Parts: sequence; C-alpha cells; structure tokens
Amino acid sequence: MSRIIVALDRVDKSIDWYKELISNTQEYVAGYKFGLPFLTRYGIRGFKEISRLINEEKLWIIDFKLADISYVMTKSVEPFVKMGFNAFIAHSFIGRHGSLRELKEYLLENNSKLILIYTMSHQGAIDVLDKSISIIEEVIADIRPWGLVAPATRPEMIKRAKNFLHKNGIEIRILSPGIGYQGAEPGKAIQYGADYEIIGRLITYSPDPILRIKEINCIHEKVVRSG
Ligand code: BMP
Repeated sequence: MSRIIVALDRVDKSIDWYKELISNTQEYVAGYKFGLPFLTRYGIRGFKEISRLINEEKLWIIDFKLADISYVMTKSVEPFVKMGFNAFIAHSFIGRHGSLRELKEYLLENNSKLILIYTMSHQGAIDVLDKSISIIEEVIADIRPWGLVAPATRPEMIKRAKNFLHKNGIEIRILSPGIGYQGAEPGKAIQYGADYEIIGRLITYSPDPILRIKEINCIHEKVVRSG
C-alpha cells in the first residue's frame, strides 16, 4: 500500500501529459490531488477528461481549500462529486455552524470525504494557524473529518495532531505536505505519524516520475518497518 498522494499542480503541460502520468502511476500511489492551478488552466473540461481515469479505490482529492458559507461550498463541490472525485479539502478556521457541518453532511450523503486543514506547511502558518490550534482542534473534534492536513515542515505539529486525536479517541488520517521543494525529506512525516505524504514538484518535475515514486515508496516502507 502506497502512502503517496501526488499533488498535480503543473501548469505547463497538456491534459494528455496528465492522463499519461496518472495512467502510468496509479498502481504505485494512494491518490492524486488537484487544486486551483489545474482548475484555472484546464477548467471543468480538464477535470472531466481526468475523471475518465477515476478508479474508486484511490483518493481523488479536490483541493480548493474551501472557506465559505455552506451553500457556496456545497455548490462548488457538487460538479466534482458528480464526476467521481471523492475527497475535498476545506479550512477549519471557518467554524462549524452554517459551513463545515453542512459540507460534511453533504459529502457523507454523497460517499465523499472531508479533509480539513489542521495547520499549513509555510512560515506564515506559525503566526496564525499554529497560534489558534486549540480552537481549530475544537472544530475538528466536533466535525470529525475523514482526514487532516498537517505539515511535514513542522513535524512536531503532526505529533501534536496525533496526540490530540489519540487523547480524544478520534480516528482521522493525517495527510502531510511540505516534502521536497518545501524542505522536508521524504519519509519525515510518516516517521512522525502521518498516514500519507502529499508530494508535488519532487515527483512532477522529476525526469522519471515513476522511478521517483518507487524510490519514495521504498523510503516509506523502511520508515514503517523501523517503527
Ligand atoms: P509541493 O510538494 O510541490 O511543494 O506541493 C505541495 C502541495 O501540497 C501543493 O498542492 C499545496 O497546495 C499543498 N499544500 C501545501 O503545500 N501546504 C499546506 O499546508 C497545505 C497544502 O494543501
């Protein structure tokens, strides 16, 4: 079982490049994540093309980092749910009532997963999200999303998330970005308790993405075996 989620944010490639990359790597990864760079370059048509490759066993994550009222968030995800994308990332700081509660319910009814941001991988997250982390934890404890995003660049925050989940008896997966171009070594987040590493440019800019993926899978296996 792979622990890699590939972040597909390249804007200089064709849809055919994307389709080929996905077809050639599906068996070696846990899933894929698409964000605003993909939407703004390739549009809904691009997503429709990609959706032909969707295989339900993998994670097909839409990452628009939603932060709005429930009506707007559910209307934003609806077309992607219909296309078969099965996980959606939203911010936690928007709170429960009138936003995350309804989004979670809508996704549950449609066999889709909600992933919330715990804190982020960039420096600025220290000033805002980390400082508010106990309030964010209250939201998470109430909403109980399927997954949480926590940064490989500050692995102590992964540890904190793990402890908080354990203390509250909550089972939520941790997905961790920040590997490679943002500075963290592959395997670091897994070592600190993450379930998946979200990896973009290290794979998508590699001259041999399949080889890179296989190398990272080996690193993950070693980390998991060494406990
Ligand atoms: P890369 O491995 O190329 O740095 O890409 C990281 C991916 O993870 C990007 O798609 C980005 O949107 C996402 N991400 C992040 O880098 N930090 C976060 O805190 C949350 C994210 O979703």
